[in-house]
Amino acid sequence: MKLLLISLQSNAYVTGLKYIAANARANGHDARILLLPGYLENTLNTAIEDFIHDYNPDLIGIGLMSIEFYPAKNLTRLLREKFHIPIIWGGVHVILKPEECLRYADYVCYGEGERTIVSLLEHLRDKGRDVLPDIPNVWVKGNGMTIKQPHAAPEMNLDSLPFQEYLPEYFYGFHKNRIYNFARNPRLFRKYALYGGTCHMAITMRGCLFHCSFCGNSIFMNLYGKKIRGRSVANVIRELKEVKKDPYVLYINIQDDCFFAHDREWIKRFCEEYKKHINLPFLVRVIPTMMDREKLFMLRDAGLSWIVMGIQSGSDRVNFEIYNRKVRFSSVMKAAQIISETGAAPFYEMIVDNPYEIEEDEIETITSIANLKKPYTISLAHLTFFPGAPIAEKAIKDNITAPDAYLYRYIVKIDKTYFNKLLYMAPYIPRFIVRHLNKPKAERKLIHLLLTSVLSFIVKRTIEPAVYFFITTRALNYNISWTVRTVRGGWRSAISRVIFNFLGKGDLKYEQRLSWARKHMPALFEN
Ligand code: B12
Ligand code: SF4
Repeated sequence: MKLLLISLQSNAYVTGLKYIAANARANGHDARILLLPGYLENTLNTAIEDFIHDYNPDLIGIGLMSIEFYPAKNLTRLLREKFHIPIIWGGVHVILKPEECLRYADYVCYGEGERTIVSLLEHLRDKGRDVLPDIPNVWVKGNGMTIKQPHAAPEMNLDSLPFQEYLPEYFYGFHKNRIYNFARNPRLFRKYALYGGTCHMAITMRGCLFHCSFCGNSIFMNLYGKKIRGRSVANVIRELKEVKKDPYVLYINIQDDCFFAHDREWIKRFCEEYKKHINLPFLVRVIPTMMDREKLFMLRDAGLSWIVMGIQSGSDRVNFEIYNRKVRFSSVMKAAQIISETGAAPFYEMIVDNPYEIEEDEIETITSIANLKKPYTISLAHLTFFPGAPIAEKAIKDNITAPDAYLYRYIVKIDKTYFNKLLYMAPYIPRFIVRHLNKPKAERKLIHLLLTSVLSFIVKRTIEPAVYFFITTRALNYNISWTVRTVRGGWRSAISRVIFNFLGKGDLKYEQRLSWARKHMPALFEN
């Protein structure tokens, strides 16, 4: 059987689809992945139509995060106009809103897709489309009602799944009205891959021990169970050995939410094997309370160069009471201190534009952040009320947000408020200036507003990129050859970072495309 998996994501890192395709192929089916970056057009491009005609798949799968909902709904309509191929939707948005998604797709996958897709392909082969599938995780409309098959237990033995490749030979992409095979056009793949394709994104475990009120994991873990599922060191290293064969891969970006949940023995073995066989710089994420000095130093010795830590807010009240995130700022301070001792490059993540925050919380956050050990960089994300998340349910009940507001606002676009500007530059300017500017609205004078605006304009375009490059270079132990390779490999993302900072533009295309679609395809926005 032939499976076509489509992603409408703007970038080519499609972890879930790679896992599903690899597993379908390992089970004797054929599979292709097709990236249609942000495709939201009124008609189906003939190149896409021809590609599907030629491949003639038995099943089309569309994977989606919440921001891809309208593009997925639109594409499904366009595919139906031209083809009579069953369509299944899957991915995080489907897990959050399965019933809504089933209004558009023939089937939805309410859970992990690897085994589900194989069972569905076999069902279609053996029983045909007219027989309703009786497969765990598959929801389907039949006889005028929704049939919700029970949820399948998530895969406990992740080693039993074939791992994802960096650039599978069956990965295709739509670019300027043509479909290209990415493996045969790696330059094009790198254009769509994040960071110029210089890294491979790996997953060594699934799940998270926390239940932050804004995060998808608070729902996924209810579905998948509270246990974290890890891969063996040997299995991870096998994947990375394959990946390393591509000379373009300069570093490994480990996407685990909770990498430090691996025990010390696992980390020790990982570090030994990694140094021996892989020896590329790598990146991990850490939750502040899970920081462990011994693990971190082992990792640093094995090549850990970048470390991403979610802070979210510098106020304990906000983290505890609003985000259900039991992480005190004192733990953040401790973790930041240890990170700084290792010389790994720290990237801290914060959430802003929280309507439940009061002025005191914002002032406290800025004070806290300015007190962290420098140098470091931070990224600010707009608090997005993704469906199903506990904080979204509350905000809808409190009439603070519309249930579908998350579909219209890109998460990285933050409000241009006084506090956001100050928070953004707090890591880069002397603490006494932060203290001077960190005032409640009632005490602010024109000079504070002017200074904050002018400074943030300058800092964003000069000091922030400089700190970014400095900590990266230091993290690579000032190794000239590595620094040159990383900068050369990542020049596109590095330059675009500077340019976008300079122009003051974030990811605006998303909203522009949506407003274009609202004007030209009003029916898409009706239920
Ligand atoms: C890695 C990751 C990324 C990577 C890769 C994303 C990818 N598509 O693979 C990158 C860096 C690209 C990324 C980007 C973003 N991400 Co992200 N990301 C993650 C993260 C940490 C892990 C995802 C992952 O790989 N899991 C492992 C794989 C195996 O699981 P999976 O993807 O869920 O896929 C399984 C099932 O869902 C299902 N499935 C998936 N697709 C399909 C398709 C079909 C047809 C079927 C049948 C089944 C199926 O089967 C898969 C295998 O079991 C999650 C958090 C999490 N724990 O899920 C956030 C998460 C998915 N990201 C999130 C967000 C918000 C974003 C951004 C919008 C953030 C931003 N700053 O802009 C951007 C999107 C940018 C863009 N335009 O593309 C949110 C999504 C929330 C939502 N409601 O949509 C999450 C859930 C984190 C959160 N805050 O809650 N992300
Ligand atoms: S710790 Fe991170 S990944 Fe885990 S639930 Fe909280 S925000 Fe989500």
